[in-house]
Amino acid sequence: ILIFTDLDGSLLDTTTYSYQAAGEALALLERLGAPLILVSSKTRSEMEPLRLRLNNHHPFIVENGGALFIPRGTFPFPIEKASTRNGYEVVEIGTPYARLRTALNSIREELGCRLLGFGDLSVEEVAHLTGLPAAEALLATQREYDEPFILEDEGVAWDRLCAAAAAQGLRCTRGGRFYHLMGANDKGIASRMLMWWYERLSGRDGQRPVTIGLGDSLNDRPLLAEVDYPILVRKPDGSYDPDVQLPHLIRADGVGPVGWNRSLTALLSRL
Ligand code: 2M8
Ligand code: MG
Ligand code: MG
Repeated sequence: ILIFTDLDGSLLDTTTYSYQAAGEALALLERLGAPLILVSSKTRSEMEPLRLRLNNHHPFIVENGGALFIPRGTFPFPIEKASTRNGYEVVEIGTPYARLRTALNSIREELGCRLLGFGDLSVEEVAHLTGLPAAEALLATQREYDEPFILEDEGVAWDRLCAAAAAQGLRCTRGGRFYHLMGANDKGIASRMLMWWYERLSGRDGQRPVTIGLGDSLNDRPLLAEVDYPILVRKPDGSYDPDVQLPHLIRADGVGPVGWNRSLTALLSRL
């Protein structure tokens, strides 16, 4: 079994950024030895300390599928297109951040709207918008493949935004709080690559390990579409993201990590 999970709003509470409510399911995964793969829109700088706290040594996916970080030795075969960087095999899928910043400026001009990316904001402003402590907000601004942004005037239609991004060869998605501008990457594409390698590792070709995915927002839809058991958790207001609709979707009863804990414990007990 492989478990792929989003962080903010899923394993982590949206306001406290704590995974405390998911303790029981986390302990169960530990006992089962099932890899927990973190798939986030967070940066590598944000994800590394969190992995340490979780005692997680598995591959992880940063910035909405912008890149995969695979600890050296995870797979006994060479990873295609990977480069070696401080103990990891890194597979880059996304578009360099500098290009995203240039494109964001063009989109702003084209649409004539007040559009602010993390690159336009101070660390204090990012801390204020996210509720992260300043030290962690700083890590969130160290971006490589994905630009989160806000629209100050919500009058701009989502389709116009997506069309303007597409004209630049880019795409838009939405997380819990922010819109995101990115390249030809998403959480599903990056997760699927890991599924292939885990299948190869198992030595049983054509027999992919059973996969479970957990998320809360539109940016998780591509990931949820790739797994055998897609789980959608509730938003802080108790609703489910209306833009995530899939045939076999499991709707967790509980907000964020509470739903994460409940649904995963229940699912694992019947698999
Ligand atoms: C941003 O991501 C969240 C995830 O859903 C969002 O879009 O609301 C990030 O890009 C991330 O780096 C940051 O840690 C997070 C904080 O809430 O916001
Ligand atoms: Mg989320
Ligand atoms: Mg996320």
